[in-house]
Amino acid sequence: PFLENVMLHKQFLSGEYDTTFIDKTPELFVFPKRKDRGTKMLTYIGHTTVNGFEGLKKKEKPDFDPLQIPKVNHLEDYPRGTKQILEEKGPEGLSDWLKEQDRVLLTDTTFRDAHQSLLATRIRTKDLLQIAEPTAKLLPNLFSVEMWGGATFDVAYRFLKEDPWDRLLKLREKMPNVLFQMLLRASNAVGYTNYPDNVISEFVEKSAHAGIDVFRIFDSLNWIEGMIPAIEAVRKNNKIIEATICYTGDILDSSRTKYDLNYYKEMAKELEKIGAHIIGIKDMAGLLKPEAAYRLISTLKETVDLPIHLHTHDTSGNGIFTYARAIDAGVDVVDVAVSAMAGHTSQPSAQTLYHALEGSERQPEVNIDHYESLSRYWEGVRNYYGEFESGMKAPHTEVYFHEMPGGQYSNLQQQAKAVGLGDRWEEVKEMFRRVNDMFGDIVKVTPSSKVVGDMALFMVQNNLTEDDIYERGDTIDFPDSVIEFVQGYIGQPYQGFPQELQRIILKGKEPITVRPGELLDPVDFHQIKETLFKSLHRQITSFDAISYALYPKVFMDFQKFYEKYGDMSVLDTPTFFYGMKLGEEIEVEIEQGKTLFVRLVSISEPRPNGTRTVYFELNGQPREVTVTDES
Ligand code: 3PY
Ligand code: ZN
Repeated sequence: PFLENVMLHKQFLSGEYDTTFIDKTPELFVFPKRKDRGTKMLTYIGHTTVNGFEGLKKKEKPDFDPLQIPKVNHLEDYPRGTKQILEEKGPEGLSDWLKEQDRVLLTDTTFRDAHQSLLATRIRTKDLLQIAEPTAKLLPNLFSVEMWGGATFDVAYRFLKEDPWDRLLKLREKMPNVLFQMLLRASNAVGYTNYPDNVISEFVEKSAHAGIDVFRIFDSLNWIEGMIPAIEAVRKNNKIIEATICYTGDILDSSRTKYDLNYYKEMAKELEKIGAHIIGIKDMAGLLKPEAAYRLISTLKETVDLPIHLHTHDTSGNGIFTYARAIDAGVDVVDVAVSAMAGHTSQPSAQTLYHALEGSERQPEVNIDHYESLSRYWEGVRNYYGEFESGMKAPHTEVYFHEMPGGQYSNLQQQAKAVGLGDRWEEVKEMFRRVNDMFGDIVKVTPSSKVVGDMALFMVQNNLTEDDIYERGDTIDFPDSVIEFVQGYIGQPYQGFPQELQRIILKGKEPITVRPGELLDPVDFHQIKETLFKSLHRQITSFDAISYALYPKVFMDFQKFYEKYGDMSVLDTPTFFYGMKLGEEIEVEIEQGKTLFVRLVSISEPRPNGTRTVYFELNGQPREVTVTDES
């Protein structure tokens, strides 16, 4: 279906995509005989029913309440939104329009950061797609919907077995009126390492074609030079450059002088000079205290003539207070999530902010009842993903000490458990802060935050103190990510690397000081398409090629899954994670207007070779599949 979607997509048909490869290679249109989709699907359901979902504890499918999808009129046109303003006025015009607004505008992150931060990025396309049209029709006054980028790209392939481009194209169709926003890790794109410059420009171009309007571009060390290729690519595609400053430390703490108000002011000026349309402030850990927000935003408003867009995480519980002060200071847009998906490591709640601003002239113009009805949907969906909850139950003010980004906390905790440090988690957090200080107090966000996390785990695991590192570091083999970091492969930190530590870790290796992307050979996309065609025997799209360039193994593993089971993004989420219960019947719409009815009849005992037969009815006809019981 992804392939068909792309081929039927209006931009594809109009030739806006790069189709020269297809034109020159007509053999690509010879497709192998289509396998039976029904059998593949039953094999997946049988396998998941018998063995559970990879990485999840196997259990019987729980009973979930039916989802409450707000009703909207499909025949009615979509109300006009910011997407139309961009189309009419272009990115500069949109930036000017934004400055003219009196009320604060909202970016809704429910489709991206909220579930990245609460549920390990596990929300599936199906659950986004069925609420997409209601969201676009009920909240047409949003500034944007953040729905792509960050971790969503690789998690879609790796864990959810679905194509992130497919998600973007399908959502775009259902939400034609509101700007689509993505998080782009500058030269790290949507990965954890620097890519060659041509990968960045190709990725931005394809993302723009597929539907992204606002690119929030940040560098994990606030190194502007690392942001240039991404910024240039967005400009070339006539989309919105939200050039972003990561907020770290505490401007209210006079003992921490490295990242003071002046640091942020200078960076904003620089970003304005290189052509930003919006200045983003990315408070990825939720460290921006209310009074700091007031001072920061007031100063930036005086410094640059651009709209300011603020992003925070509610980890400490202070999110709404921080936004209220930022709004007093004139911030133009803030990031919120629908209440059922807000709070804690996620963004502050949209509805809470709305009520908090009652009586204020800057209260956002959204329909609160609509927000509530969308929230009821998300309450239901969130239950599907209970296994991925981090377990954080209360505001976590300790974040002001360890400074871990919202999305990293539960991840690092899992990593610690995996290496047997579950009961030393307190030490790991403590060490995270110590490593930050050893590194010279750096900006910590993907991927620099991962380096700090890797080093902290490494030190706790090997019972190493800071003194040990300096005294006998010459004999220690450091984690690869740490070596690459001090070598300069994810960029240059503000005020440079601590030289003594860099020397100890590098052991004679030469560090680089230029942009890593400059040194890397460009990727040959033509070559990738040929290679992929040879192994996959199907038409290779530009989307496939860029995904392969970013994540070769993850992409190929997904192809193997797809060949074996087909497009499982069509299954409802409980079935996708838990399979079926005996006697249960489900409906699966495998394409528009084509629905399969599946009933699980029985499962045989395992044979000596470990296989079981799973008996189904497919559209009333008996069908069986054989699966291996892996228990
Ligand atoms: C990401 O890079 O995915 C982030 O959300 C960083 O905060
Ligand atoms: Zn975030």
